[in-house]
Amino acid sequence: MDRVRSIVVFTMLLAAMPAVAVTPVLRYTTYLLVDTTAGPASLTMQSRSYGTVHGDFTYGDQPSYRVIGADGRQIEDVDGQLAGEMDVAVPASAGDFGLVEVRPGANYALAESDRPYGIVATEHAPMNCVGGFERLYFFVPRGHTGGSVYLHAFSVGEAGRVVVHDPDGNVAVEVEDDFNEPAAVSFTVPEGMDGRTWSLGLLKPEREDWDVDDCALWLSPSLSGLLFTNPDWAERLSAPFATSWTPVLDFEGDSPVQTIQWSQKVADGQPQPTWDVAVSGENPHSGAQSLRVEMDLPENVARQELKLFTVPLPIEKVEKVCLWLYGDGSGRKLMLRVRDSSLEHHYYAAGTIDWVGWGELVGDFTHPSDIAGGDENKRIDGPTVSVVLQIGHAAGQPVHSVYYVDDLGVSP
Ligand SMILES: [Ca+2]
Ligand SMILES: [Ca+2]
Ligand SMILES: [Ca+2]
Repeated sequence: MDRVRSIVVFTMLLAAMPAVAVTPVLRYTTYLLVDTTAGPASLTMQSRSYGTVHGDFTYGDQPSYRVIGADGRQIEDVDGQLAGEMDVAVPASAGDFGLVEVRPGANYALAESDRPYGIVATEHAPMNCVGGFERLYFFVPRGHTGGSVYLHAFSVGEAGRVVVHDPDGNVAVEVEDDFNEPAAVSFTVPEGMDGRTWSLGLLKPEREDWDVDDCALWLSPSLSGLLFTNPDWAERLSAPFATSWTPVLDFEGDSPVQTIQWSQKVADGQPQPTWDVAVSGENPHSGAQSLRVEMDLPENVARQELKLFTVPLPIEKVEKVCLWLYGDGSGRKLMLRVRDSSLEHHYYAAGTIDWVGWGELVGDFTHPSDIAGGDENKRIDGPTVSVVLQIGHAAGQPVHSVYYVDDLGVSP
């Protein structure tokens, strides 16, 4: 067969193949979740020496693999061989799935599996990959109005172009950045696109002095934290980790904010902080409206906090609260609070506003920062609860800020 014909045949074969993506190159530590519901699984781990790619330098790190059961129990530690290939067995006794901790150190590793598997990509266990990837799939649980993928490529010039595709293959968002600090790439989930499989690529940047090399990548905690090379695996393997969201507030009607307070009383006659909080059509995350929150503080205020209480919302039980906030990178501290029907207050420290534009905030009330007052049963009890958003202020932060809040949901 001449070369041109063989290329044509090869292209036809590619077109006929299912949409299975090429497995990414892994580095440092990354976890794989392997399906063992149909019996034991075998992973083929291929080790690649850094030196074969970058001839000028080599690392002596030997690869190793740890097999972990679904209940977290350690099953086996396997020593690999640098630049060699070996099979790692995940026994059926692992449970419904097994985890394999892949540790190539500063060298590289590639995995193949005879069973469906996913790559773990959470904040605490990110996927550490090299050279990007064309396409990996992930499941967007039911009730989602948006999601985020976080990237961190700490070396200057090692960057990436992230492209998120909706279930129909259309580009939902595309961002090129150096990602020297961890940053979120957020996308909205239009109606009917939740409960479906999306995908993303991490591609070579268009900017010529940038390349895609080392990058840590993880999904926001509202998603299930797994990436797949095969779209057919995404929904089933994500199911145990997928949080279903119930949309509660879309800010399309009257303002659902009932009480607004500053935390620090300022003596009469002193310059007072002011707020202006109302639904607005200026900047919706979805629909036509969001909640506009304007804060004005006098100069030289050391500490203050604006607290927004919603009306009692008909919610029986809360594990997580998710909302979208249009941030200004001000570094203001955020606190999410749920006040249950007995006036028991559950607090979750939700980090700082370190992003500009729409960003996702998830409060995990199964791990609260504090609980106080009420019936003291440490449980969020309905039939109604109020959600409270607390926006802090510290010395040096802007005296004037405008935020937007939209799409508040709860789980389960
Ligand atoms: Ca970088
Ligand atoms: Ca809205
Ligand atoms: Ca309670």
